[in-house]
Amino acid sequence: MTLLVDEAEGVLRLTLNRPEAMNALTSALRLALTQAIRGATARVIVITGAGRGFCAGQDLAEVDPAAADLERVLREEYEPLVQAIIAAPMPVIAAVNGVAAGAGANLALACDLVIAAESAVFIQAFARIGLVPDAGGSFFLPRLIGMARAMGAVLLAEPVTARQAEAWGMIWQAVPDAEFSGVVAARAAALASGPALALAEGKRLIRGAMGGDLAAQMAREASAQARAGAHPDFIEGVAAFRAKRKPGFL
Ligand code: LHQ
Repeated sequence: MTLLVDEAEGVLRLTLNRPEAMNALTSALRLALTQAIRGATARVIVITGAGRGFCAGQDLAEVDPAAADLERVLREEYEPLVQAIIAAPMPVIAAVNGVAAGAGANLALACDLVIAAESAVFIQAFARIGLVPDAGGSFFLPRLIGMARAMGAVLLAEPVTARQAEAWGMIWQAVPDAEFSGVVAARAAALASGPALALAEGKRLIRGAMGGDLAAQMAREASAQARAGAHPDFIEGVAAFRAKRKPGFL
């Protein structure tokens, strides 16, 4: 099972379970996650990762860079996942247990509360393989941390530590690793016994106040990704990742 689903005391816990690949997202895992969020009736959802990582974004083993239709995958698989999180009438917590990279970082940023273990890092890894930020990252990042930091994160593709992310306002909280699971459980339990209607309305108000048009920005991401994905730099970027070497872009 690539997605572990567990519900207890009002908390639906969704665990990305491909630890051998840092929980990279396959098509099947995206679909299972989207369906689990859409069908949720719990008071709170927690998304987390098995093993040492949270999520490494798109499974690059599943992508043939010479033939992949990135625009279709973004429109048909990533956008519905992000929109399911936004539309969920209950708080969605990203419990970032370890590295969150590429679409995995932006999956976390789409959630309502991000709690990260101190050892976790967030990487807008896209440029490392010749791509642009997607999964809503180009919408959420500048709103969360401002243009200068969003631009640096996207162009430099360097890891941002959980503490830095907290200081920048990119996430709610970074917690010492030893306390991480306890803090997540306590926050989830507190929300699960909170006033469900007020929390749902509060979430909707804050989302609404962010301004902009997420769907339009995600459409721009999909067409920019189609252009980036059609360039030889993407083929080189994926080849370099697979061979564990530095890419030589054109
Ligand atoms: C992986 C992955 C991975 C497969 C680690 N896939 N195996 C959307 C639309 C459609 C297509 C294109 O893209 C997108 C959006 C995106 O998300 S693009 C961005 C995709 N993600 C990345 O570029 C991140 C790639 N991963 C990494 O940079 C590193 O693995 C991180 C920084 C996440 C972790 O580094 P380390 O802690 O040093 O671990 P590692 O690199 O040794 O990874 C452990 C294993 O996981 C390794 O396999 P192996 O068999 O050698 O043990 C990796 O190959 C595998 N893995 N990410 N995305």
